[in-house]
Amino acid sequence: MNNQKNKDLLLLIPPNTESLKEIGSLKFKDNSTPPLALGNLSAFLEERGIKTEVVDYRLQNIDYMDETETISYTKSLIETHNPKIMGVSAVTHVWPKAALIARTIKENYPHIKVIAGGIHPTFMADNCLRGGCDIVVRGEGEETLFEVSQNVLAERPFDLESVLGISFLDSKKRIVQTPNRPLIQNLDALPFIDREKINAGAYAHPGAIISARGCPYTCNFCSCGAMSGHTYRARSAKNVLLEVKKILETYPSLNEITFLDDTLPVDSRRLLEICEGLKNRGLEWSALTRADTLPSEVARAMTGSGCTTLQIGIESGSDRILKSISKGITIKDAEDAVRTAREAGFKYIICGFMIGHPEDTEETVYETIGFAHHLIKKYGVNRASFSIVTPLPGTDLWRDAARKGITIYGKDDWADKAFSVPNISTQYLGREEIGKLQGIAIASTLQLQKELGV
Ligand code: B12
Ligand code: SF4
Repeated sequence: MNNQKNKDLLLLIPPNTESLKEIGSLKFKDNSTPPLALGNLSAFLEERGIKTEVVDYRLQNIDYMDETETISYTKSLIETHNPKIMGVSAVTHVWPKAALIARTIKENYPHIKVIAGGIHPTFMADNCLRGGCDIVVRGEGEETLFEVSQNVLAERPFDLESVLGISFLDSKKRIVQTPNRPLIQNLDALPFIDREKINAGAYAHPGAIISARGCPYTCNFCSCGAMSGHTYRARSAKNVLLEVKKILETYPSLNEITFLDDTLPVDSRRLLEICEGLKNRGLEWSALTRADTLPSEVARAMTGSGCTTLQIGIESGSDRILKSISKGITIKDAEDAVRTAREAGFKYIICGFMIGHPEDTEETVYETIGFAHHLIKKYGVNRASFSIVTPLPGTDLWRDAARKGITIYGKDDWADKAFSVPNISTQYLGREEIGKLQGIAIASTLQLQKELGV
């Protein structure tokens, strides 16, 4: 971050919450990847003449920042940059911190407009406005934030009601919600992120990249599909490779790229082109995939071009549960994907599971644990993660919780919605039982890996 005064807009990532300090037995560091979304917004606005700065509170104190520190850091940022607008990005569990920042700004510097955006404000706009923000940007932010900024910075502001994709309070404190903004169709037209501006070098993976937006699938616990209306838009392979080239020019000694797409191999032909372009460059890279989108030709092309780490979302070891959560895969698909990945030569295979699905019983959770252990024994899966099912705004699970027999404890206690602590009970499992089963899953898996030496 440079200390230049008089920015138009400061874009902020709130500090971490205590709930993420420990997940299972693994100490969690979430400064692993730079704030790409704010990088996207900043690049788009700078190209149109709006002076921005991106600040990630987590770089100040990676573990946790308490209320006093958060308030004083917010004030110091304002004194340094004298911004006219402040934009806060929030995923659900950091919303209390984002709201604290918003309140600090409005109570001490009421002339500054506070805008919230990201996945939580998109689905909880009313709540975020009541929590202290002036305007909420719903969905993709580039064009909407540009129009809102133009409005705020204009000598004679125009009518906010003409801006698509926002919610705000009118003069009588009534919530106004404008129609959704259509999604950006040509992602290649967006400018590349200025990695130095987002201080990417300060993170574990400066070369993190997202090659597509949205997810066409409908898993009931996930908000990615809802955020994009279950559509998928991909950047061209050429555009992705140009960004990789730019990253390597910025960080010449970097030998690693991290694809953060929800599921990279949706379009095989495009991925094969990307692999061709990454080949023979001495790069190692990693990706996430669904179990049913990994043909062996693609898996081999990935490892052949340096992909060493593959994370596969499996979620359950029971076909009945997989069906009930609309995952759209079977355990056979999952086993096929793991076998394919192993045969293709991925060095590090991670399988993700969840515990506490609405239909989960003790028996199906043990099926999940058993299936994870089977994959470890038979294919040498390197890591199995077990997170706790957590209904998040925007998901079917959140909407249908009551109908599915789920009780959500502390519904508005956003800080614990990080998949790390149990905050539901289902028809079949109590809250404590879910936590206990997660503990058993983690401990028995670590024990197995110790025994097998993997
Ligand atoms: C990369 C990523 C991570 C990275 C790093 C995140 C970072 N440093 O920014 C890592 C691996 C560390 C991570 C960790 C976690 N993540 Co994560 N992650 C993602 C992922 C895959 C991509 C995010 C991204 O950059 N998307 C691309 C950009 C372009 O989209 P976007 O973020 O939505 O931003 C656009 C708009 O939302 C909007 N916007 C965003 N911010 C703002 C701000 C303003 C002011 C405005 C106007 C607009 C705006 O404009 C942007 C551009 O159009 C998403 C899934 C997804 N597809 O989004 C999950 C996701 C965000 N993660 C999620 C979760 C739950 C977590 C964890 C809690 C998981 C865990 N248990 O450990 C942790 C928490 C970390 C933390 N403290 O935030 C959830 C959040 C759900 C929710 N409702 O909160 C998501 C949606 C995945 C999911 N469906 O479960 N994550
Ligand atoms: S879990 Fe993965 S495949 Fe399912 S909707 Fe979310 S991003 Fe898509």
